[in-house]
Amino acid sequence: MKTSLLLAAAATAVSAHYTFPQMTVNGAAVGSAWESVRKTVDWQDNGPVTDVTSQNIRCNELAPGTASATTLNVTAGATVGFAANPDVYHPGPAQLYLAKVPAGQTAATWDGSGQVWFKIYAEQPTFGSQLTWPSMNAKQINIALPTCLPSGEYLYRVEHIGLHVAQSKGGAQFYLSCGQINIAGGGGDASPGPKVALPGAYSATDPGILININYPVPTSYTNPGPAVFAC
Ligand SMILES: *[C@@H]1O[C@H](CO)[C@@H](O)[C@H](O)[C@H]1NC(C)=O
Ligand SMILES: [Cu+2]
Repeated sequence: MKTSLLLAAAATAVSAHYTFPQMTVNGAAVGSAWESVRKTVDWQDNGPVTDVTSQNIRCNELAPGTASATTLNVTAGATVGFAANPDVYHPGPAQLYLAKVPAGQTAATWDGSGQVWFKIYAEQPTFGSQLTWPSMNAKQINIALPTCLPSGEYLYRVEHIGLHVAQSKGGAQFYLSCGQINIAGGGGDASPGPKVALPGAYSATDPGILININYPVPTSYTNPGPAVFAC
């Protein structure tokens, strides 16, 4: 009796968390879990990253440098993103970042270090008696890739920030992973930015990270990280 209660409690805790193990193109999941997405530390327990200054805030990789994921071919303008497993559960913003793989490196092996990450999507809530986020209960986080991006290989990072207990420092929960993509048919001439490093872009006291979303209910929300790049 006692054991089954404990198991039920543990199952509930796990189901409240989620990962982004699979890429999507135009609304359909592609391949299998962790095929084009680097396997994360939390691939089994779905647990969040809570230290925004740790190396894990970049891609939360289980085995950095092992090049076990394959790179997915996509076209500029296609809607590309990530499938959640299970669905997004907590209130908070989804954000998407890209980093172009430098010459001489590949998406399969590059570590994503340096001031290289730019943001292409950041969710705002609607405001009312509570904050309502577009990603609540979402099965996918995706966006049409900006058509002006230079063609080539990129790391593509999804992040969903659970803000349900973010009123204390270290309480915000970052669910994230990095996919590997090769964009064809890009505009070629854009220099997307502003660019940030991860870790580096976030501080535990950023107003979008250390925030009480329950009381008093905020009337504005400042997404952490850089401004969103648009063509
Ligand atoms: C992806 O596209 C490149 C050419 O840009 C091609 O060489 C490669 O075989 C493609 N990969 C897959 C898995 O289709
Ligand atoms: Cu959770």
